[in-house]
This record gives sequence, C-alpha cells and structure tokens, in this order.
Amino acid sequence: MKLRRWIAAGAVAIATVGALNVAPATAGRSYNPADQSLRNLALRHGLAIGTAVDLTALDDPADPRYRQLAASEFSTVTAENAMKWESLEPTRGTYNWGPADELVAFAKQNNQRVRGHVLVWHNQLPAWLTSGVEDGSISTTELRDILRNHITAVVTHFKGRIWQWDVVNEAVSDPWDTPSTLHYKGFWAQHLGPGYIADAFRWARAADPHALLFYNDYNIEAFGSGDPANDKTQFVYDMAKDLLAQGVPIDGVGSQGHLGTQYGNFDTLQVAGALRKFAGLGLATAFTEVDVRSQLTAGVQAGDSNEINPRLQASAANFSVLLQACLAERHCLSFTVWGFTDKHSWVPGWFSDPPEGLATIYDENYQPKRAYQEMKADLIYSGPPYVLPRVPQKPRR
Ligand code: 9MR
Repeated sequence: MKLRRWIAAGAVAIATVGALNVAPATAGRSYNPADQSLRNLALRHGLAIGTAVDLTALDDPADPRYRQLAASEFSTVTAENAMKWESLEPTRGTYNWGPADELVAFAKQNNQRVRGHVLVWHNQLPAWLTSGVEDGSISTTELRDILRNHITAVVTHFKGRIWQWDVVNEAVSDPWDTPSTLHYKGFWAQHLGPGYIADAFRWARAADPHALLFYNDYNIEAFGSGDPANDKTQFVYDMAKDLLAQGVPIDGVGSQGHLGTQYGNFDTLQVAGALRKFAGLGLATAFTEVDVRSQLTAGVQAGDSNEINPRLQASAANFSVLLQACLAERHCLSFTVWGFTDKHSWVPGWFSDPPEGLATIYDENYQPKRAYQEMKADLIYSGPPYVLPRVPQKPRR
C-alpha cells in the first residue's frame, strides 16, 4: 500500500514535469522507495539536495566516509572554495582548473548537478588583482575588462556542466555596516559602481545560454520592515525587479541560510512568504549555503547534555523551517547545506569569540544528527496538495 502510494506520487511528478517538456531538476534517476537518502527522498518532489564540498576532504584517503556520503546523500554539489577567483587564477593569466574540474567529474560520476560558486564576489580575490587596483597599476577601465574576461573564461570553461551559477554574491551591505542605510558594498561597487551587477549577468549569459544565473546573499530568508533602507530582503527584491525591468538575464535568487540558534530567526510561513514573492517576479529560488550554528559554551564543551540538547534541537528546527518553506514553493529548486559534517565546517574556524560550531547535519563522527532526521521527515511527510513537484526554470535570454 505504502509502496503503491509512493509510486503513484512519483508518476504524478513525472507526468507533470513531462507535460512541461523540460527535464526535471533531478533528471537521470528515478525514485526508489527503498533508498532513504536525502537525495532520493527529495526526488519525489523534484527537489535537489546539495552540499558544499571541501576538495581536501574529498581526496583524503584516510577519510573515506566523506566521499561516500557526498555521493550518496546529495544530488547537487557546490565547490566550497575551488571555483573562487583566488583558487582559479592565483597568478594573473594562469588558470588552475584542477580541483574544480575534479569536482565536476565527481558530480558526473555520481549523477549530480553542480552549482557554480562564485563568479563575482569581494572576498577571496587573488592578491595580484586587489594589490594592482590599490597601487593604481590596474585602472578602472582595465578592471572592468578583467572582470569580463574572468566571467567569460570561467563560464566558458564549465559551459554545459553547471546547473546554477552564483553570478554575483553578497553585493548588499548589512544594517551593522557604515552607513547603516543599506547600499551596494565591497570591492566591485567601490571601483566599478553598482552597474557591474547587470554587466556580470549579461557576460555570464553570453558565455553559457543554458545555465541558470543566480544572485546569492545571506540574511534574506524573510522580509522585515519592507523598507529597503533597512530590510535586506526588500533591497534584494527591489534590485532583482529592477534588473528584470532592464532585461538583465537573472534567473534566480539564492538565499544562503546561515543561521544561528542564538538568534530569533524565522518561522516557516515567513520564509515561504519570501520565496513566494521572489517567484512572483518570475524568478527561481534556492537555499544555497544552509547551516545553523550554536555557541559552544563551557557547558557544551564539557559535554553537558542540558546545554547540548536544546542547541541540537534548535538547529534541527531551523533546518526544517527552511526546508519546509522550500518544499512548499514550487520554484525553490534546490536546498544546499554548507558542508554536511561538523568534521569539515567553516564555522569553528570563523567564529572563535565566543566559539561556535555544531552547525551541520552530521556530527564529527559522521553520525546523523537530529537536523538530518528532521530533514528526512520533512521530505517523507510532505506531498500534495501543499508540496508539489518543482517548476523547472527556463534560462532568461
Ligand atoms: O566556507 C568557506 C570558507 O572555507 C572560506 O574560508 C570562506 C572565505 O571567505 O568562505 C566560506 O564560504 C562562504 C561562501 O563562499 C559565501 N557565503 C559565506 C560562506 C561562509 O563564509
């Protein structure tokens, strides 16, 4: 009975996608009721489940579980660092494609799609570029050419092998920046003005007509006051609307989803509401870098379950809020975690005062945490009428 119901739901999903005559997000594999991996459970909804991949961990023969889980649990992968400018072009004019190519090959081997991360960002730029601009040896005109050449070279290299590109990442300031009124921030806005955003999308489209082109940012999970001067989600919404009005080929908005259990965060309806509004512009959405960290208090570090359990539970609840909201919105195409194990997570290295961690869905010994189980439950206990198969996004010309 149970089996038949699953098969029926799968058939409806396949028929719906077939009617649209576009390949589903998880093309190439059919739903297998015996497979309880996240990627397979999500297939019923046409949703891709992804992870950021640390290439060093992937290649570590002493750590085989990392590779196994990266392959078996996820249907899309993102290079955590290997496609960033400093990794791809550490020396001017000399590209190092090796690690990024390796990830693309891994994805192909495991029937996974790739999210390309990232074409334009103010962090992890090569020193030759930032110092050249600083000392005046790279002029503004040359900088614009350098950016165009970089986007063209990278998108062309991976042409046809990237599902979604994060074209521009984190271009908008935060309320704690100076000035506190939200504005375009960082290296590129400073040197080229905000027009670089439209340019970047156009250059990326010219190099690959089929990739979905995303704007990606954090703290845009839900709308706040509605005033773009202090509501970052509203600012990004207005920006996307404006880009579309100019005919810029933007296809989606990626919400990173870096949350912490010490914050208020959001409920599912607020997050689903935000995804709905972006869909109203004709855009796809995705959660692109989800993790939910906690403060590692002295009690947590001493193994006190009174302190650990509520954090694990709150972390799981936040993963679930984002996943349920994504499931509820048919234009939310993928849900990517920013690393899947506490053994390899950017959080402890980044937040040290106070120390933070416990941000991912598996513990340091690759045991699934409550967050993993909640994600699994969300994927199992959802379906029509509220959760329907994804609507594939057509790349904008
Ligand atoms: O996880 C990445 C970490 O290994 C790098 O040291 C860091 C450098 O800035 O970038 C991390 O990834 C970031 C991502 O590229 C963009 N959104 C925020 C992520 C976490 O900082």
